[in-house]
Amino acid sequence: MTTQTVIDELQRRFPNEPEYIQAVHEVLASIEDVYNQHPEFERVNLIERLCIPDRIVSFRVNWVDDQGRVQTNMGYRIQHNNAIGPYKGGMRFHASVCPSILKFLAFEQTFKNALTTLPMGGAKGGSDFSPRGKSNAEIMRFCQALMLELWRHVGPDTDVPAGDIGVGGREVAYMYGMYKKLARENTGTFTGKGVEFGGSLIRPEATGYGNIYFLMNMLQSRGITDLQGQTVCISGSGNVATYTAEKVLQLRGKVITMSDSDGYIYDPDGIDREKLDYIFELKNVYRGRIREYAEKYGCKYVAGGRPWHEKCTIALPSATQNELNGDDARALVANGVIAVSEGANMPSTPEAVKVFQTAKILYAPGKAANAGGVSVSGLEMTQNAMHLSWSKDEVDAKLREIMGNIHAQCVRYGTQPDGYVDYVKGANIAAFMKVAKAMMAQGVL
Ligand code: NDP
Ligand code: 2IT
Repeated sequence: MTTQTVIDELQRRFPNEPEYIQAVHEVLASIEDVYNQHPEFERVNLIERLCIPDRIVSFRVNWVDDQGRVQTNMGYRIQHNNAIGPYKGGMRFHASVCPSILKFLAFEQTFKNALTTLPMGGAKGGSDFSPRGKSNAEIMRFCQALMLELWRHVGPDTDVPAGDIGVGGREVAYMYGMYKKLARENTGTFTGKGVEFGGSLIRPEATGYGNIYFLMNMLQSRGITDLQGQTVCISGSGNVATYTAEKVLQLRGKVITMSDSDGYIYDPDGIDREKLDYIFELKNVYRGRIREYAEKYGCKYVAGGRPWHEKCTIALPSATQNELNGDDARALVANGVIAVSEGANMPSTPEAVKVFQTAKILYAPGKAANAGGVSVSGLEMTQNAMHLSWSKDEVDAKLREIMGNIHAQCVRYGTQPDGYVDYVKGANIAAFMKVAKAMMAQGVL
């Protein structure tokens, strides 16, 4: 196979799906050589079978807003691949949700989940419903309405959803509650649940903490063992961004930026524990905007901007796809960045990735660096299946071990002749080989 031929064909069949094509292109470019060393893969057209989702479910969701009007949204679940375990991946509620974005996420999830060492296939779902400005009652009614359709497609051993953008503990609880009522069972089926009803400790923290554990593995290879003296730019101010900041603070690093879709704040004194607590409250209780931080603490706020032109040594994009472009990457490199580790999924454009790798800085793609979230989801599934719960320390220790293992896989498959570790290549080859072997063993399905 040649990457370009497969991409051309996918583009012809799925026009208007740029994010999906972008994600597939990146993986194919890194695995092409390895794939071509296995003629048995090509004989069963493994590549197309791996790129095209097993199944896409799409449906209409009707719900009633606080004014009594009936609203209509789209709901989706994309079950990409279940060769190594049940379909697994988050639900995203955002106005931009469409088949292209969910297909890219479900594709990436398949590879990410393969890296976790746990038996999980890849999926993603969501809705173009925007939670912004909605009341709690509206959120509940929407989640319940969505589950009226989704419940029949998911289950503890078939497909296990969780959170993503716009879907946190509150939304998972509403969806799971409705699921239980319809399915008449209590076996888990969602992860990211509250700890009172089967959720795992550390799941809310897991993506952010896991990203920093991965980052520390990378930095250790350059002789750096804590974050003292490091200046950190984080984007986003949601689940991933806030727990990333918390772990950076624990390791004595200085966080100088956070953002939301309206703009970013720059606090040269650093976001300390007290200020971070304010952000948690602002975002989770008041559902406010990051601009309010600048008003409270009197620091710079840049409306409509992204934080990548501020001088930092570590950058942790933790908001959304394609939020860091070639110009941003050049600014980061010019300002002396040493490491970029992705909390979000596909936040760096292909041009940005090229800039980082050409400059030979430490660069970790999301499917490796943010796999901590789904890993602890996997641990939540195990605890549910065993009808018990593990302590915070037990889960955290397992998370550290998994992130170390993912790092080791990247180093094994991604180390270049000059010693530079291409984490993109490493992650893609390690994950591909695992899924490919599972698919080969199970025959043409
Ligand atoms: P949240 O909804 O909690 O937070 C998302 C943050 O990103 C918010 O600050 C939001 O701002 C900002 N954001 C969202 N869309 C855009 C946009 N189009 N432009 C600029 N900013 C935007 O989501 P998470 O923290 O859970 O997710 C963040 C990223 O991490 C996503 O890429 C997600 O796929 C990825 N991820 C999440 C995992 C998880 O366990 N939750 C696991 C692995 C990856 P605003 O409030 O203005 O919308
Ligand atoms: O992108 C991701 O890995 C997630 N949103 C978490 C998925 C999960 O099933 O925990």
